[in-house]
Amino acid sequence: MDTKKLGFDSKLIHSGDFEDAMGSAVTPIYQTSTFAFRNAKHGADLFAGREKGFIYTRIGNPTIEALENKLAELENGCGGIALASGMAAVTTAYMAFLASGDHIICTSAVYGPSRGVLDSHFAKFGVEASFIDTSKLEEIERSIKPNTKVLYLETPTNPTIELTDIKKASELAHKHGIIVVVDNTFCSPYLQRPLDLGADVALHSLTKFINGHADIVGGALVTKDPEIYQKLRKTMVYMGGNMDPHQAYMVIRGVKTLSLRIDRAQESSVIVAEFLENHPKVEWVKYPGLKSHPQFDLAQEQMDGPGAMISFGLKGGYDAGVTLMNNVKLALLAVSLGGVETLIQHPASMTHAGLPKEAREEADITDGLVRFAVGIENVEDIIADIEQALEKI
Ligand code: LCS
Repeated sequence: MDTKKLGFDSKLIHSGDFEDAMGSAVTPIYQTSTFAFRNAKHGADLFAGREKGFIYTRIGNPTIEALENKLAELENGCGGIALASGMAAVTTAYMAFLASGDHIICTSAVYGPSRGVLDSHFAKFGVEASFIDTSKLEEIERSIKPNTKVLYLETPTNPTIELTDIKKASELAHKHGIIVVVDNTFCSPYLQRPLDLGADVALHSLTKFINGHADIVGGALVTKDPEIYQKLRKTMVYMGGNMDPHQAYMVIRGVKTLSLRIDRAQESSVIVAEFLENHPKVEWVKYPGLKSHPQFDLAQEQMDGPGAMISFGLKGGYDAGVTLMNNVKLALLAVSLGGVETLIQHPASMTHAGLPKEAREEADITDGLVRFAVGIENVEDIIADIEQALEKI
């Protein structure tokens, strides 16, 4: 069956499937580190690329490949690479495209470690990084230097929920021969397909919406350019950030319900965001589904829905946020997002605590910002929970 022609929901179920000798209905787990060659010539042919097949699980494995092929079809790419974590995907992309003396432009409000690793590790190898507000095209243009090799975007940003126009930013970057990588974790390919909008690489923490059940950590890179694909795969194989077959099986199982889960969480998020916006103790709410979001029109254009991540600030600032987080009962006080359970967390002291205060302030990650990841519980229960916690302030 040519799964490329199927609709998105059908791809979630069938893309990447392969026929198994036993007729297994689901992709089996090939929990093996290595694969036996039929004879010496077979081994040599596999290594030389004269024959297709599996050699060693860090290089490739049927269960992992099934997931990679599924993700590639969901993002409309030519190839996917599954990795041990979202951060393994981030560092593999940096490693593949950057060398000593190169420059990278990065959205300032990205997931903390995606920015932190550039300062803490890549700077040691002579890689220069500029962290800017990529939602402003003119700032990207101003930051481009002759040695700029990568434009790294995260949209919407974690945790400030700001958007970058992927199409316009990619056009600008490509005029200068710059590779565009988009962290698509907050949307998943169900809500946004960066490659269709002109980006070169779509990056994911699979830990979030794609797996969706808060039970594994994983990452992925998908590209539509065969040369970039080979470069990324070679880097992954050398750096050793590969996924494990069991992890791949879990993601294949989780991703099948991606659209159902996001539909429900997103429907509830609109109701929760409106509830928060009208609450007297809430100072501001940032959610792409609210008309008050400064980039509401861009969200309508480049995303197929506003998603399930909300950031907000309380009039009582940091202390009020702490009271809220200590009093929620249904929502878990936990980092991460994109699972079936509702989570609440405080970026300045948790996910983005590794960044210096000035860097956080420059990226609008204020001390009072609370991040809310809406799950798929009954929306009445989610609202009742925040309402009772807000009353404690
Ligand atoms: N990209 C984004 C946008 C993320 O939110 C995260 C993790 C990563 C990359 C890294 O993925 P990982 O290695 O954890 O799979 N974000 C987290 C968060 O907001 N809370 O805890 C982890």
